[in-house]
Amino acid sequence: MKNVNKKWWKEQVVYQIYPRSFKDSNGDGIGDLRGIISKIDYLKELGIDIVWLSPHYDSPNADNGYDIRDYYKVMADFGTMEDFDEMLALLKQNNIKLILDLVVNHSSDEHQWFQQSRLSKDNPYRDYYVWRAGNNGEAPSNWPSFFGGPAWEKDEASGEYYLHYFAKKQPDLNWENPKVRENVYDIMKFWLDKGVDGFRMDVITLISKDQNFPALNEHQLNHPETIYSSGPRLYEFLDEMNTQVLSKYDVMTVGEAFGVSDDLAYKITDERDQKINLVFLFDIARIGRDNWKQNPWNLPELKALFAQQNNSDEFHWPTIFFNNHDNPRSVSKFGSMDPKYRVRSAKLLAILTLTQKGTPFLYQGEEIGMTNEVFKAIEEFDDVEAIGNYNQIIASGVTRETYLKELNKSSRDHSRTPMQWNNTKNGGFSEGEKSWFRVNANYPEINVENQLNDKNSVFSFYKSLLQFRKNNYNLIYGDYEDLCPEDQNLFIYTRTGTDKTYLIVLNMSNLEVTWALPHVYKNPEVIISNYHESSITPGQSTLKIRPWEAFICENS
Ligand code: ISL
Ligand code: CA
Repeated sequence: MKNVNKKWWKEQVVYQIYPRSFKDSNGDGIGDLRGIISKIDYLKELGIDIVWLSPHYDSPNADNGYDIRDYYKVMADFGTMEDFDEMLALLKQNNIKLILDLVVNHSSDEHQWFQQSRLSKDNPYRDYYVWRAGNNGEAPSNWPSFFGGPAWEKDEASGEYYLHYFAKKQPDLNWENPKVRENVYDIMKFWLDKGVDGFRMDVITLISKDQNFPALNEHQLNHPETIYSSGPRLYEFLDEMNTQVLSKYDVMTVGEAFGVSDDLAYKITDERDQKINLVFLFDIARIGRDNWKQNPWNLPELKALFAQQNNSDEFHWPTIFFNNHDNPRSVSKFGSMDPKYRVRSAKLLAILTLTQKGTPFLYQGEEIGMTNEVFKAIEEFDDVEAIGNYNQIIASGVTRETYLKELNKSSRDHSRTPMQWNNTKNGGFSEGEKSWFRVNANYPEINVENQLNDKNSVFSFYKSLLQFRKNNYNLIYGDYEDLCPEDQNLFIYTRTGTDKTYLIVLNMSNLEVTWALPHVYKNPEVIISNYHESSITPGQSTLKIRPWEAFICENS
């Protein structure tokens, strides 16, 4: 076992809450902080260690809170600062840490800084944002927004354009301006001094911009994030953020490294000179994705990505996630929606997520096997990204049917349908007339209440795995080896600790597959399985592994 240096943020399991869709406490159909407070016992029961809270700050919700209007204020829909303080205190009492979402690549256009900045070219806040003169009546450069259209918006008052990588209502902050950086550091200290345990940093690799804004070629236009995430001063800004803020606290930081090159991610998280503890790389969670399209992928491709990330040296630590608020539900993408296998495949994914090497990030509803919704018309989507890109995608010749079909595989909205608590109205998410966004139609079948006390439920499976994993250094820090990287259906790997080896066997197919058990595991003891009876009999050397069968063996 490599001599990895032990850290709490390597060992503990994170649970992401998207507050708008988690639990509504006051019947207005919108999730809120008091709703989270009412579910802290549930989180304790599940056995997670850290909550990552998606943005809770004051926002006009152009992008559901990823457009912040006041970094020091709780969004009125979500409650008050007193509610926040009570939630933080209760989480701490339950030995659950809290990390916040730091969204500082951009703010809302309703932030007072931007309101001032757009007033005139000589306003003291002008340089808080990225303003450029046009090019003979055209935008300063051909840079595109991720949410459709150009990344430059003309402001009639001054005749200049401002940069927005995301929606028009999300103007990019100008990190070249030391005052902006200083304000960001003050924001970070304000929340850290409250006792928050760290940050998930939204698109943090985009904050440095090439000040020449060079024209992008055809390929770059299709994947602008690779250009936007290699700005010349990124490392310098993160270094300064560390010196000014993070080095003064015992906190966990995870950067959303959207589009970043591997070597830059490697450099930023290298423990010998670390700027951010962890990064979210999207190769695994978004395998087969080509923007809004979800293309086919195969298991050897997925296993190769794990091998690549697991073969890093002892100075780098991966994150493991198959879901978040920007991606579809893992059961629908990586598991099976066949009624015969849906639950079993959800449990298989639980084993994969909680036995791989790295810090696991669960997303609300994953622990009960929530699935994608079925959207029957494009008008049913809420997501600013899906809607924003619609016109230009249809104008490019893609039919509405095709776009709808792909969105039903890839849309962010699949993970924004409210958490399903029980089989009453709105799935128990809200007592109100209706919730802010539709509840998945399968809530009567998939909900917390009918799983909490069912020892065969997905919830109970996650709970037992979390208990098994807690402080299990052989599993957490054990060396990783893939035993059949080329197999199309089986994902079988070991985790070898100082005094124990775990053999993890996953059949990610609808087929029954045979596999020759290596001699070294001649008497494996199955300790956790998603089938009642094990498929291993003592002394048997060839296993018949059933569809979506998953189990963990111990080999002392
Ligand atoms: O992956 C994506 C590119 O299509 C997008 O889903 C996503 O916008 C990107 O990963 C960046 O995500 C983060 O920043 C966005 C916000 O909309 C996302 O919710 C957030 O996770 C802008 O703040
Ligand atoms: Ca509410």
